[in-house]
Amino acid sequence: MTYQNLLVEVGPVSTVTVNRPKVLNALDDTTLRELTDAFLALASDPAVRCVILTGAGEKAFVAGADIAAMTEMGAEEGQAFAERGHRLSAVMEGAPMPILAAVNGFALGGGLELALDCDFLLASSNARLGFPEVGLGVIPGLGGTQRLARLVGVGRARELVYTGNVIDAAEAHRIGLVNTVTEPGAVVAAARAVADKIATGGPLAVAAAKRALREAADLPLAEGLALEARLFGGLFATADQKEGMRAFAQKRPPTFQGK
Ligand code: CO8
Repeated sequence: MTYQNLLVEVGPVSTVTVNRPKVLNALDDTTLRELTDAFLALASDPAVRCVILTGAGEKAFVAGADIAAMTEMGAEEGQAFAERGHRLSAVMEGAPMPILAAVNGFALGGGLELALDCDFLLASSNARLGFPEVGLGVIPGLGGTQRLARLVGVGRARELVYTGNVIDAAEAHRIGLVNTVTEPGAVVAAARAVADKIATGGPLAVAAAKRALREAADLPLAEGLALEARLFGGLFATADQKEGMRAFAQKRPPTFQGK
């Protein structure tokens, strides 16, 4: 796979790197389209067990949507741009494998929203995260008002969105926005270690777990539990479940086929 604004390495643990370092990896229309295409391709490859998303260079994960590209947009174009972003979010959230955000620097505006489309975030200690949009006369448009509140609670989300405050990795960790903080330069390696562990699990089980956890955010508890029971039951019709439990009994590591 070759792209203008992305570097993509495909393997059981794949890596997608937003590669526009001169503009701190800002998201323009081409980058949104390419990210959508890349995640669609990775999602349809059963050999891919986990994906790491990061930004090129030392300074930024993604410093936001491309301000130069947005400046002269009208209302319809603005909405269409946001909707293109939402299509990307749907592809990332609907992909069977987990996607980890390795936040290696600035994750601002649409960049933080892109990270929030991932399953969870790891950050290097030099990362800076926030939603500066109100200072530009707009609001987060790639799901930030919705997903930040679901992850860290509505009070903290309101404060971050209304003030535009940019927080450091330690504060992001304290409020539960990022799971892990690493030394500078070590975040992709840390994400890879987590991804390697995820890749040892049964892929159908991991996919079912992703679905249960993602859809739970939108469901009343009783419906979420019913969904969990259906997904749990469905896994007993898979060869992987038999393999996983027999391997346990036989005191050997399982060999999962994704079937
Ligand atoms: N868009 C376009 N270019 C950018 C962006 C951006 N978001 N961020 C940085 N750049 C460019 C700069 O213009 C600069 O270019 P040049 O060298 O040609 O002047 C280059 O990257 C390097 O940046 P700086 O010189 O500014 O670097 P500093 O270290 O001085 O500052 C900052 C780093 C603090 C990150 C600073 O660049 C900054 O504030 N950037 C903007 C951050 C921001 O406001 N982001 C939010 C944008 S709005 C948004 O994301 C809305 C999301 C809606 C999504 C809708 C659906 C997709």
